[in-house]
Amino acid sequence: MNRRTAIGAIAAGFPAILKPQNRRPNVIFMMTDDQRNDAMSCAGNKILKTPNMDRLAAGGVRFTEGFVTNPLCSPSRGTILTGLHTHAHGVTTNGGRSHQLKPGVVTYPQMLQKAGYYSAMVGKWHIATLPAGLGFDHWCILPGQGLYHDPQMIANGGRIQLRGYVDDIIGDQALETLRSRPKDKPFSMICNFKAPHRAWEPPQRYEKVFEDMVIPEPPTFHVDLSNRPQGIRNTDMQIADMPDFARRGVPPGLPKELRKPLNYQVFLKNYYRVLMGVDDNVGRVLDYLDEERLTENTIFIYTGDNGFFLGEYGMFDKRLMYEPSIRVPMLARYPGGWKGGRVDSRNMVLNNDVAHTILDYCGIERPGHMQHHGLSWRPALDGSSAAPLRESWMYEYFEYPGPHCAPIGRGVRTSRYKLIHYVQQPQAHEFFDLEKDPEERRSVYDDPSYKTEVAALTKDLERWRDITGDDRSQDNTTAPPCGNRMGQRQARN
Ligand SMILES: [Ca+2]
Repeated sequence: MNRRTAIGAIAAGFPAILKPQNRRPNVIFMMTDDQRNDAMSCAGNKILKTPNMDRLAAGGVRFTEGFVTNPLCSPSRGTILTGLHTHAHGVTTNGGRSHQLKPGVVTYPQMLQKAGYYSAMVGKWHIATLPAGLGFDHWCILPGQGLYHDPQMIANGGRIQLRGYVDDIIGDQALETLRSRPKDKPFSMICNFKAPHRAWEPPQRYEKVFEDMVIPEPPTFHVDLSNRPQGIRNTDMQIADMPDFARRGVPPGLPKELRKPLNYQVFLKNYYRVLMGVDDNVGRVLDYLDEERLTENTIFIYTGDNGFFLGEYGMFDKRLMYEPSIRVPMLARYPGGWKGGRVDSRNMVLNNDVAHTILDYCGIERPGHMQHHGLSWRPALDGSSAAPLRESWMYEYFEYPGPHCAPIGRGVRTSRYKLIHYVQQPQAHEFFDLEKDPEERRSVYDDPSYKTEVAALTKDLERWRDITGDDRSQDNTTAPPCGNRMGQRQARN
């Protein structure tokens, strides 16, 4: 058979046997709510055990320098879908008009679907724009934040009632989606868990774990915010003042110095318990991939939608540009595509990059509007470049006035330095040397010995705002009073 005949035979329908590296990869993107970067045993957590996240890390690359560019739930979710900064895709807050994607914004599942992928979404969605029309052949999401027990879900537009614990149900939905998918196409599935978001209600099987343990407090637990800008001093994020739903079992009426450490113990234990439930369900999906011999050819990215304060400066929640809030887990496994068992501490990687990386590995050209907003991790994953992926990246935050009263801000971070600009009046800046001050105890913005570095990052922040088309309309406006104090608030955020 000559070459021409062989090609004709394949075109006529003979099965083409391709090597794995020539097949388009499947893609699973999995995300947990509010899981910060060190809330995994593979990241050094001494209390929480996450054998399945560890298994994923062992088979792939664990980035220690994983960040989100806007540490708030819905904005981060919009960024995952689009590969854009939040001001560009439109979901800048957790509610209201700015809780929707801008009309016409393109998602990476849309691009995969158009390229012939079977595309699905299960779990927590938490954007006002529903998944219909955004690139999914099948979707099954929690309405809003969803309920912990016996939740309803919205499946392809219709409500369904389910029985059980929420993240186990999301695990069920993920497995059912994989089992029932068309087998003649590559697939893309997003699977987002809920439970680590307040009010931290664990599955029954883990309700008693850690019961007799005293969890150590972080070194800055009792450091106050008195040397911080007004916008930070005005935040409403103190563990001592946690709402009742978060401090179950702590007697009411205790003075602050007694209730703060008790609240911390209750909160941390429940936060870790719910993550154990997530880990179980990560394992169920990993098992399925192994059983179906899909592991080798499936890109699997795992992350959180934002970091979380676990007692640093006495705080909980996220939003701010301080390290506990912006750092997230970032695991990437693809045995058919890159070498596993590695820890990458050199490259800063972002939630913005997820869509870029997936599209790159699936052989889909990224449209021009995505430029400057993120990049593909390929040079880091395949080791093709010795240079770091990026020198700096931009933070942004918009939800003020709002829950927790965190100020509107922008910032830029390099591997060593961080500049934060609180853009409303009274404007303020902070600048940290993370090498000398990793806990961000003292801003050196006004320290003359940092004049050159402050000027360089100030210029770089303006550059980022320009090239990504950031809106400056809120700059220098006067911050209104923030009346949405914690005690009056519901568990929305
Ligand atoms: Ca979140």
